[in-house]
Amino acid sequence: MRLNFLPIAALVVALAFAGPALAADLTVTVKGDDGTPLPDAVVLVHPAGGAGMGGPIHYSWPIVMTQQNISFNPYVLIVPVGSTVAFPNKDKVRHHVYSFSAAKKFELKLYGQQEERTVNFDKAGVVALGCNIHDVMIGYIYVADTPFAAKTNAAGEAVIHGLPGGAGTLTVWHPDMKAKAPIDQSLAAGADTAAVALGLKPVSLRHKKSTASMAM
Ligand SMILES: [Cu+2]
Repeated sequence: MRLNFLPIAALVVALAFAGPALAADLTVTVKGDDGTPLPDAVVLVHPAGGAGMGGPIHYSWPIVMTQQNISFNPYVLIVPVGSTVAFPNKDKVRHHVYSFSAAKKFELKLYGQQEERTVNFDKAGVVALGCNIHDVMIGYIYVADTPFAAKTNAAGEAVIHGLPGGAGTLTVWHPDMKAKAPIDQSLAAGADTAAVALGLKPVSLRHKKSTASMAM
């Protein structure tokens, strides 16, 4: 094991900076009801009583929704409520991005390469994105009202860091799930893992991501 080769002093320093003793990490595994791991699922925790919820929300990833190779990148973006999101166009063609979702109706009329646009998302919820020019372009912005958020990787896993450690509510959403609203389930105090199985739409109704967006 690699760890054996670390000098003791380095280990002591690493432990000293490991963060508040009570904060815990939660690993959430999201699968379809057929057992397939689901990447791009949004996973959120609202601690009971609003513990750890004060102050502005900052995520570790860029709050940017790029148009590139005739697709939205990333396919699913989680942003804090109140965010102003940039929509840079990195294609040579023009795009015309819009949403009809209740959480944010907007339209960015035809704009070309290097013409960046921004939109403010002031209400929590799911915002489905489309492009008037390119029907294949589908993306999602999940506007979240908690600092405890993560998106699942290719293995269907997401890790939420620094939870206060008490009980809470786990919320999961995925573009392919049959239910229209996100799924809530209760989280026991001190839980460090959770598993969620989502009922999925029939394969014919799921969005087939282009090769370009899969590469991200
Ligand atoms: Cu377009």
